[in-house]
Amino acid sequence: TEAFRSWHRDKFSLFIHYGLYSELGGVWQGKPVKDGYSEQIYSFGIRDMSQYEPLAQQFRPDRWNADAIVALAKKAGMRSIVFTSKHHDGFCMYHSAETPFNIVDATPTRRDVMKELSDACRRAGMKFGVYFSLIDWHFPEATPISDHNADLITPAHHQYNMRQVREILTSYGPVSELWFDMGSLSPEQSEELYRLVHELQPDCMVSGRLGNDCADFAVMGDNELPTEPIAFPWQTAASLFPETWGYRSWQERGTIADKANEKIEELIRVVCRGGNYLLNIGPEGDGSVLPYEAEVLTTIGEWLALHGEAI
Ligand code: JFZ
Repeated sequence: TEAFRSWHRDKFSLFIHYGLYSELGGVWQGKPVKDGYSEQIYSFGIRDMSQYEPLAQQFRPDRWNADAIVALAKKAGMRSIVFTSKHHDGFCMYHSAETPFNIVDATPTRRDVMKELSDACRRAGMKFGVYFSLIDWHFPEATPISDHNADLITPAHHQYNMRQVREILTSYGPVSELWFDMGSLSPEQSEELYRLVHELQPDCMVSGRLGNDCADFAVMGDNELPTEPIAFPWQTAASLFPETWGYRSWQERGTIADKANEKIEELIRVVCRGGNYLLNIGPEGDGSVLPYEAEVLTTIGEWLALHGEAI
């Protein structure tokens, strides 16, 4: 279909992991949490909602500038942006009517940063996509948090996910892809969500992590490439640092030039085999993009402007 072809032509996209966890930057009670990704700090270092929930009262996205992020993605040569609407912690970065644990109702500045981003994307002709976690450590009727991040989805939790996906696909304009993540759904649950997405937005591309082969594109593992040519649309998602997707204040970063070269090589390897490359940044709690990350993206964009005709 045209949606497939258009998605395939995108080639290079920006992934953004931004949530309540960004405020912690991988630190809990003064100590770096060394296990796991920093966007999962709740699971690796906290595990007590009564301590995590109040973080929302201090969450101030004062330096979140959606237009600037879209401009940065453009400068990097990217054609779409995929934003974390809800990560495993269950905190909604959009105005959900399904839970008060969302960025408008639970924080002092009451800004719907996802709306700001989807509007900014539309203004600039940038595609807008959404990451949505199928597991939820905050929803009371979900399977209790486990260590392997592949919890079964209870019937109540599945209905909750269905209602939230409906909210997202009816209130934020055209969504180019729905990046479902992590959960062990029954075939019926996967099919129901897959059908809902296409009923509401026929052109929205659904990620392979919905499970049970209900997908419009496959997601490879980190830095993984198919060894043989495949006919199915596919994508490789990559973080700037293998250790985390969400902001980590104590991350060792190395030089901008080395990091840009590493990511340019990944981009080439993915694109020349027919895949899409989704490269992640993790803004700080206040929404600011790290100068290091912005410069890596800009450097990639400069390289693409010189040598990227094929991409
Ligand atoms: C998942 C999340 O658990 C993680 O926090 C992040 O959002 C990431 C984008 O997606 O983690 C995975 C899941 C599977 C792979 C890599 C990261 N994989 O198959 O390589």
